Amino acid sequence: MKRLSAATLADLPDDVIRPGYDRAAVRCGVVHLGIGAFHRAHQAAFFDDALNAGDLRWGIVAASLRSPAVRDQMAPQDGLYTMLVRDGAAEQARIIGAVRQVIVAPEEPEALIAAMASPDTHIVTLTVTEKGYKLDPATGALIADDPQLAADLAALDRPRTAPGFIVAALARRRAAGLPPFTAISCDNLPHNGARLRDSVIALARRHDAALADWIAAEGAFPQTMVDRIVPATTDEDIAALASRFGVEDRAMVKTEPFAQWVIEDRFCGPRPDFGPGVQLTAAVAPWEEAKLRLLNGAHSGIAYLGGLAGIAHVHEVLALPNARHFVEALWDEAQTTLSPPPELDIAAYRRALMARFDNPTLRHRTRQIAMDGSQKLPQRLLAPIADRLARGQGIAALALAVAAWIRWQAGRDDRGATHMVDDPLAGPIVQRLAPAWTAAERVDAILGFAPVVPPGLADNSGLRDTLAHWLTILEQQGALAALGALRQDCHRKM
Ligand code: CS2
Repeated sequence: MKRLSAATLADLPDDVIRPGYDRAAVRCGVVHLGIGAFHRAHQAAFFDDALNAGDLRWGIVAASLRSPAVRDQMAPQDGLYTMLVRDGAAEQARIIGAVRQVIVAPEEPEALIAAMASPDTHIVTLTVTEKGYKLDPATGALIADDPQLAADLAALDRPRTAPGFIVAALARRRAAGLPPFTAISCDNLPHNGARLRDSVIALARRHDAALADWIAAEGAFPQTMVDRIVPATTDEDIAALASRFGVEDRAMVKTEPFAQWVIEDRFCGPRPDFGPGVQLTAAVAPWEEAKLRLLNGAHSGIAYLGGLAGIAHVHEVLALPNARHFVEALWDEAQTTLSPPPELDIAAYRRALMARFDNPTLRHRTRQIAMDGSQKLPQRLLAPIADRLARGQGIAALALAVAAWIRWQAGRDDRGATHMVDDPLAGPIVQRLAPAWTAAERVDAILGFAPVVPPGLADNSGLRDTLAHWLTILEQQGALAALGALRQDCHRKM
């Protein structure tokens, strides 16, 4: 079957939306680090909107920091791919043309630095996942003994990390008399802009103090909140689209209609006149906190409890008895820790979130969300727990989600099926858990694990007891029983 490409665009069905601009005239104002599905369904679509609106400065040079897989999917397609927006029975296909080139960083580090140092480049965006920042999840400090970061601290001729590429490119811009680019972290990391800025400046300072001062004075690292559910594309998705199109697209992404990008209005150079879905604001933190603690917090709870119950997809977990109650109870708890922006109606937001989780055609896998829990738990669940404990409030639902994560580390679900714990800290966590015989000992082992658990929580006896209570139920009776027990607990308190 023919592949999607500039040459086969005309063969697609009439209802497919195509780039409404001359791709040959596009300049690349954006370099993106970490071209996964999320970038293709989120930032790339927003830059594509700008191109469609007639501002041709916003094409993208995208880089993969690890594998050649996405380049190999996209290069034969002239960088084109389908964004399939699904909501129940409704489906809309749009071809995104914004990505003009994909670079595999380990193969061509020089080409990537050159793209970032080009006078046309005004913005560098990043989706490198939480672990890509090489920061301690609990404290946000640089992990100096990370081997890739250690290499970048020693020399930057072939950077290995995202901050390394940023520093190398900014050094070159400074030497060429160019202004810095605006660097925008688009990962679900708390205070993502400040954390990126701190790690870039710390790394730069190790190489050249004047460069670090220049970045601090001239650079911009706006904080952002990014939101769109983008499940990993499956072979079945690709096959289904091919039979609908009569043309194969190996780089397609599937997503939901909802898309939001809140960006701190702090750019050090040009930016597009962003269209619908993008909000520029002075204060991103309240948006970010609400999203991390409500959407992502519930997601992690659903992923671990559902995963333990052997359920593959988010919408199927919500069909389990008491699962919706668990999500609402977690939101009731998390909500009291937020200072939401005035424009955000939390009740409406919660209703909309539940409907998004319920979208049956997305088929969002619990395994995908369960990945990298050590990097996600602090901001999603431990931070609201700390806030509630400090005010003497209960933490039953939030703690159940954390206990389910602890149970997930054993690599076995409630039916005895094994799974891989996909997490950069899986090794040290398993090591800590190995000598622990009882649920209470396992909880102690985790609470004493400083990379994940912040100091204020490590010796909290209320947290310890609640986690031990839930972990015992999870281990002896399973996730379904724990969901039922939570409901009964809540009922008794009413
Ligand atoms: C999810 C997120 O995989 C995960 O951890 O919680 O990717 C989530 O789908 C997005 O943040 C939604 O904006």
